[in-house]
Amino acid sequence: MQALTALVEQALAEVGGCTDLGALDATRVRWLGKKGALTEQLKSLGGLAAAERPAAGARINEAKARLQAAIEARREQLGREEIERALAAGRIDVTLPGRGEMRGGLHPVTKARLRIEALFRAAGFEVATGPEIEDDFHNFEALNFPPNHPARAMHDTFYFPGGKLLRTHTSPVQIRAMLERGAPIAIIAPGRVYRCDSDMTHSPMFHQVEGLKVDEGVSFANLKAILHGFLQAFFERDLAMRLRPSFFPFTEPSAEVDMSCVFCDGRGCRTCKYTGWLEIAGCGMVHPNVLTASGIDAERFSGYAFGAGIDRLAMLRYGVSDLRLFFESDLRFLEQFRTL
Ligand code: 2NM
Repeated sequence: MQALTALVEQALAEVGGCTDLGALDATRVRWLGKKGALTEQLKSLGGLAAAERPAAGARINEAKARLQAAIEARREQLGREEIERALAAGRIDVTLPGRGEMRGGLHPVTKARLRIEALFRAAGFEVATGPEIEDDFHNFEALNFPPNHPARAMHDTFYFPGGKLLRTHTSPVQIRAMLERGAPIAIIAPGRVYRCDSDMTHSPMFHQVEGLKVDEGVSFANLKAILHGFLQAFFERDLAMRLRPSFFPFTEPSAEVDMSCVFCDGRGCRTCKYTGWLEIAGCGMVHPNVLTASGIDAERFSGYAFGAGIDRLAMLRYGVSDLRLFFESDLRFLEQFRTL
């Protein structure tokens, strides 16, 4: 009995001295395992007189249970301490940027497009989109391009076998919108367009934004106002605008839109070829044939429309000298636009 008490005292002291879970488990095996010291005690019961066995067995089992409880308590405490230690050692600042990760940003053409969309939304226009693969009707016929007329050659169209084509402008979006929604309507249509044309200043894919407003009494003066207002807001400066007569099949009258050069303020420099002016858009009053083809009563309604290159607007706004930089995915270039 005394020997058992001493054994238990020794075992409890050892458990208390364990400072990690590994040592604790080794201690458990040494005392309670198959060949453990307390297990051996139970085996020795056979040597006792039959009358003493039940009481002795009960005491040994009680000693085992005490030891087991002590081990369990110690295990819980050591586990908690281990978690505390790991938390204290591994403090993580989740707000730090990851190592070697570069922050992304919006492409300058996307930045320009979002700016354009915001400005026209503020002026009451909705943003409309449509398919890039179009048919002859929406890309040409409804826009008053006569069949086999040389005006179609202005557009260097990419054709698919079967007659579908890559839209050469976003005007088909406006045609679809007029057919679906009728008049009055005020929309801009930004998006990718395609022309078989590639050199220093032309990419076979570029971005265009077109605007359209159709209502009763829409005038050329309204067109001038919205364009001038847009340019001043987009470039955030007081710049001059002028219109020169031009031709498009889908507008009559038609005009080219020039703005005073943003690099020299109209004094003349290399960028504006010493004219003081930069060509920035085309515009005009929507041709009655276009309104009629789009299901709108051309006697009652009139409309203006305009189109501009988003890439060119982005170049002028962000001071990019070469159009091709936009399409080369060179990070050294793109990194400069990291903040929105
Ligand atoms: C331009 C110039 C002038 C234009 C016309 C239309 C539509 F669909 F309403 F007829 N959308 N955009 C237009 C007019 C586009 O781009 C240089």
